This record gives sequence, C-alpha cells and structure tokens, in this order.
Amino acid sequence: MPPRSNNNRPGTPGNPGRKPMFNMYWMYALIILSLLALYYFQDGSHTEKVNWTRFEELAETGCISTIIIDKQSEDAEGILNEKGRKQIPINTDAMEGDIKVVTDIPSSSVISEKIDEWNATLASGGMKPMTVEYEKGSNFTQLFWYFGPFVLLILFWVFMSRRMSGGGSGGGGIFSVGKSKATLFDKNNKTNVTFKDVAGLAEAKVEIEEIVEFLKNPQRYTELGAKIPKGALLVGPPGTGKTLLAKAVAGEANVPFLSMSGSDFVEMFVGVGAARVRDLFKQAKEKAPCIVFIDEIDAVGRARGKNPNMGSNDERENTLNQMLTEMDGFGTNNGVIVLAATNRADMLDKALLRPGRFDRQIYVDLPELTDRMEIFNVHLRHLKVVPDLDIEQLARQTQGFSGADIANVCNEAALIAARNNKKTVEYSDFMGAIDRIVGGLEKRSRVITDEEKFSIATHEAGHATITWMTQYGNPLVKVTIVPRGRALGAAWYAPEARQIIPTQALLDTMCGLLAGRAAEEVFLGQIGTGASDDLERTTKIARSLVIMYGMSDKLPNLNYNDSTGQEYGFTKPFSEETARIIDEEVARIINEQYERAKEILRKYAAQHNKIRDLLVEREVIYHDDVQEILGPRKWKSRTDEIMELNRKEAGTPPPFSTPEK
Ligand code: NHX
Ligand code: ZN
Repeated sequence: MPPRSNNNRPGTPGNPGRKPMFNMYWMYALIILSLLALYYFQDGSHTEKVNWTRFEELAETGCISTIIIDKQSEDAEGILNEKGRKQIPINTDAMEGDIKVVTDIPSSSVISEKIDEWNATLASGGMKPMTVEYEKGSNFTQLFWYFGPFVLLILFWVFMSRRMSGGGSGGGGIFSVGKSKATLFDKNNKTNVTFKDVAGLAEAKVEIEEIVEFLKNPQRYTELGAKIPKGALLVGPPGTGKTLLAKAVAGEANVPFLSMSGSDFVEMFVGVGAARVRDLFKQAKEKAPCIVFIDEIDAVGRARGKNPNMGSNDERENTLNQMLTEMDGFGTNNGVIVLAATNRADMLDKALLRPGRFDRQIYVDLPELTDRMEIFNVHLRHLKVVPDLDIEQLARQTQGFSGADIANVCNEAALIAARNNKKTVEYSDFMGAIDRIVGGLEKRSRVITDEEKFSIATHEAGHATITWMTQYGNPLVKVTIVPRGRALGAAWYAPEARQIIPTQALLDTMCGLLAGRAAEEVFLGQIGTGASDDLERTTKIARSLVIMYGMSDKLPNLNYNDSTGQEYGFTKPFSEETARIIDEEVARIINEQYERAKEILRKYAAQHNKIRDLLVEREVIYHDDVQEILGPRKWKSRTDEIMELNRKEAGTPPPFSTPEK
C-alpha cells in the first residue's frame, strides 16, 4: 500500500515538515500546568469555616497569629498559631501547611476597629499582637475557577475533533474535517495490479475494460454522439474481487485514480460528509480525466427513509444528496468516472441507480468452477506445488468459495505442508486447508467416550445414507467423526452449483439434514442436543420454501419476502391468520421429511449400521467406502461421475482417499 496522504492537491505536494497548529504536547503541558496550579493553591493548608462569634473568641484568646482581610469578598482569614491549632476539632498534628479559620466580616470599617480592640486585649494579657494583611482578592485564583472549566472543555473538544479526523496525520486538526481523505494513485504512485491479476470475472472485466477505454479514447464514443457513462457500480458478495478490479483499473488506465471508502464520509459533525463529497469531486475535476472509486458505498448510499420524521439519519442523507448532485447536477464533470463497490445493491437508494449516475451495474459473482480454477492458477504461481496437482478437483471442492477464500486455502495449504517439512505442497495439504477453513481446527485431543463415539457415528452415518439415497442429495466426499471446530462430526459434500433449485431438491436437502436426528431416534432410541445446527438449517430452508418461494400447498405462489428490506418496517406483510398457516406449513414440511428420513433409514438399516461401524473403526471414511456399502448412486451427479472417471482412466484412487495424517 502506498502511504496515505491527506493532501493530494496540486501545489501542495505532501508537506511533511509543516508544523501542526495544535501540537499534542501542548495539550499535555496545559493539563499538567493546571494541575500544578491547583496543587499550588491548595498548598497543603486547611481552611475551617467559622462564624463571627467564634472568630472573635479565637482572636481575643490569642489563637491567631495573622489576620488576612479580603476586602473584595468581605471575609477574614486567621492563620492559627500553636495554641489555636489545638482549639479546632480536627487532628492537626500531621498537617504541614497553615490551618486557617475563615469568616464573613460584618463590614470592612468595623473590622479594623475590632482588630485594634483585640490587639489591645492581647497586649494587656501579655500576648503577641496579631499582624494584619490586606489582600485585594486573589484575582488569578478566581479567574481560574471561573474560566478554568471552559478552557478545559474547549481543549477537550479540540482534542476530540483531532482524534475524529483521522489521527492527525499531516496536521490541520479540526480545520481539515471537510477535506476528503481520498488516496490518489497517479503516475508517481501506481498500483501494480493489472487485469492479468484478476482471475475469472470474464464479463465484469470486459465491462470494466470498456470504462478504461472511455477515458483513454473518449472521442471514439463522442464522435458518434454517445455520452460517456458517469459511473459504474460493482456489486457482489464480499471477497469476490471488487476492490481488486478497481485497483486493476487504476493500474491499467493511465489516468489518476482517487480511492475512498464510503465510511470515510461519515463523521460526527454535521455537514462534514457533504463537504467531503464536494471536496472529493473538486479534486477529481481538477485532475480530469480521472476515476473516482468509492468502496463500500452502502455506508452513505443506503436508501433514504420513507418517513422523514422517524429514525432517519439526516447527516447520511445530506451526504447522499450531495453525492447525487455531484454526479448529475448542473455542474459538468466531464472526464470523471465514478466506480463504486457494494455487496448490497438492493439496499441502495434508487436515485443513485438511475441513468446518469451509476447507470451500469457490474455483477461480480462468486466464481464458477472454471473461474475457481483460474483463481487457483493465479495463487499457485507463488507456491511450490507437486506437478500433477488436480486443480479441477480443487475447484470442485471449493464450491461457494470467494476469491479471497481460495487465496486463503492456498496459503493455509502451504503452511500445512511446511509444518510437515514437505518440499512441495500436495493435494492432501489443500484438502486439509479446505477442511480447516470450512470446519475449523481439528480437535483430536477432545475426550469422547466410546458411547458418545457410537452415537456420533450413528448420526453421521444417517446423513451419509440419506444423501446417498435421495435424488438431490449432494455428492458425498467424506464422513468424519473427528471433532473439528464446534462440531463433533460431519458429513462433507461437494455441492453442485445449481442455478434453479426444484422443490424436490429443497425437500431432499431437508431430509438429509434431518437424517442425523432421525438415525439417533431409529437406532439409539433416544435423541440428543447435538442436532441443533441441523435443525436450524432445516427450519430456515422450510421457512424460505413457504414464504419466499411460494412452494407450499396451502400458500402457493405467495412471496412474503421483502428483498429491499424497507417496505414493511415492523409490520408483517401478512395477516395473523396467514402467520398461523405459515407456522403450520413449516412444521408440516419438516415433519414429513423427518418421517421420510426415518423410513429410508429403516429400509437401509443394515447398510447404515455398516457405515456406522466403519466410522467407529476408521474415524474418517470416503466416497468410495460409502459406495462400497450402498452401491453406486441411482442419480449420479457430475461430480460423482468425475470421481469415477478419474479412477477408471488413471487407475489411481480418487484424491479424497488420501488418508489424513
Ligand atoms: C456441544 N457440540 O456443543 C458439542 C461439543 C450431533 C454428533 N455440546 O450435525 O457436533 O453438540 O452432522 C456449525 C457446525 C452447534 C455450528 C456445527 C453449532 C454444531 C454436528 C453442536 C454432530 N453433524 N453438534 C452435526 C454437532 C455439538 C453444534 C454448530 C455445529 C453431533 C453435530 C454440536
Ligand atoms: Zn448432523
């Protein structure tokens, strides 16, 4: 990463030696000074408030050595001498400073007469007269007490605002809150990411390459009368390479590239977000043609609330409004193209998506099989791997992984290989890495009794049997009763990517999930708490089947889902009656699948028990072991076929049979 700079304006090329206006050390010095001052005025003395009569008494009996008259506040302080110290009800032995008594004086003219009177009494008793000092009221102390808190408050505010505005790098403090904090990539400060580094995403790449074209040769488009698009929105789940794609644009286009995160606009001060948007576009216009990239735009771009009085976030809306006007206002932004990334396009304000603003949406989806192979190839460039590594099989095993996940798998595999002192990274290391990432750390040290082992094996064998015997059951990779992460055992699958899911597939999935619990009931005669996660997932599927896909018998073709997430607020889009039916349907569907699972298990009880026993014996069993027991699947998936093909052609066991270390 290039260093972040707050100041990318031309004319002020990063001014490192500039003195900040408020240095942090000033703050500390001031705080320490005021504390010292407080301590000084306290000076360890003790002041006792007394009434006039008592003061007179003390003065007449020679307990006071010095009287200090304060004309302004009309009080008199008497510093007690040795004798006086014994007169007051507190223990004064340990006290180092003066002990004073203070009282209000009736009037300043009376007091001097009184003092003369007391001194005369003292003289007649053979005692030392009191000395008298006049004080004009210590202005400094008073000022301090009046204004001190305000000064402290202001200092605190300055301190906080410096904190808010990004750690004070580059200085400027509160005076730079309205400046955008965009990172600039240009000729002097280039990213070394190019389109070659972006694997997969073929379609997205074509679209984004076109945007680079717009900036490089605008006349090619404008000559025909076409308008250059203002912006493109990169939409896709986390880790799929939206930011990478944007960085590649920065690397490829020979134009300046301003990068900023949506959350950088958000600040605790009113109007700052809008000011930053203005500043960002001002910078961009100065540098045109250029690209502005706003990552995580949902931080500011979320749809504005419908009800203007309720719970709306004015500051965020102002920021958004400013962004809308900057992108398509009266001002011309020729040569500025805005790219933005988000993982929730449906949450964005509709105004952002209309033509003239982000008029193109580029979907950056989770990588398909071939994309994953490409991604593996990119990351394997840096690794020392065995020459005959089966990348297609790796890609099949990482269904649903994002590019970032795959990068993680490659790195984890290399770590595992290194831990085992291998010279090259092997297939089994990758499998270990995938298991590690999906399931968490293996916990072989967890103490499990034989009885528990038996019931875990029963549960997992149930999953294996049902998924094998149902049409849409996912292709089984392995079954294990080695504890990993939070789970005591698991059945691992290599799910086929499916675009459209038939009702039966959902039902089969639920049946497979319920199979663990069903096996416990059928073969153990009692059920345990362990199936909670299976049940949670089953219930979610059943619920979405009813309220989202309109697949239930009683509520066909109805969708009560709100994909925009802001239509209904706290009210439900259906009646109480419907709510009851939904609950009934969900319960009915789950119950039907549970009964079905038990039925299938009873039918294949012998096979289930064989799988269970093999599990107890070996702890991990693979696709082929299950096939041996249950026979070839009636409904073969492509993955099943490939697993068999591999074996026939190469005459080698499939890769999953590699026993784990
Ligand atoms: C416990 N764990 O919590 C113990 C340690 C029924 C043989 N007392 O269904 O391990 O009981 O097919 C993600 C993944 C909770 C989230 C697994 C949350 C497991 C897993 C509870 C097997 N395999 N249950 C399974 C299991 C458990 C649990 C999870 C999760 C068991 C079952 C966990
Ligand atoms: Zn289970």
